[in-house]
Amino acid sequence: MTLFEGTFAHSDTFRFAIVIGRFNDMITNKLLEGCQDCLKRHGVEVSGDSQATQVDYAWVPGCFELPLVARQLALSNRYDAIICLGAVIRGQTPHFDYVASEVSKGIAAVGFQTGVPVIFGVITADTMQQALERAGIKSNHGWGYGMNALEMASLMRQIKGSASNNFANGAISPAAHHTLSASMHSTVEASAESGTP
Ligand code: INI
Repeated sequence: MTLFEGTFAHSDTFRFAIVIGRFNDMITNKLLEGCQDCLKRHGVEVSGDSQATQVDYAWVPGCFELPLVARQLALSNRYDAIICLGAVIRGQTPHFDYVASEVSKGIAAVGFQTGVPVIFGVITADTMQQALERAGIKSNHGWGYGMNALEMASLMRQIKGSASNNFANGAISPAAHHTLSASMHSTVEASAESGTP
């Protein structure tokens, strides 16, 4: 039996990208601070000179643009995980439901399509007060999103490491693995299209 479980050690080898929405930046800046604090206190170099830093940043106008930019970053193959930070507040917009629905679907799709973990760090709140509470007044959800990224980066490395060990042992060839991944991918897409789970 193999148990795959992410840890929070050895974070100094990971690379992350954080994509942040400018809309409601009073909230998203606080989420970013919480997230950076978490990564930093787990040994990740979050800023500094370009050689040492392990985190890149991209600012987008609002949540709606998060998936597109996350996808582009994921396709670069440079990152162990992408963290998307945003805030959608119901009381402020008649199109809350559109923005919230598109960003959640979009972010999930990027993870599926690219195989890179994408953390859904989007606060959906009914009021600004609620959003503020989640961005630092009571607790800062940005910290949790940092933890999620560390865990997923570690977990995916373990799974990928185990897959390459299987190649080395002859248990499964890279070609067979490729075919298997492709068929799993098309199953996921077919289910999504037909609406069946
Ligand atoms: N973007 C957000 O990130 N949060 C919101 O609450 C929001 N509201 O209220 O509309 C919002 N809108 C902008 C949207 O994300 C796009 O940036 C914009 O529509 C341009 O495509």
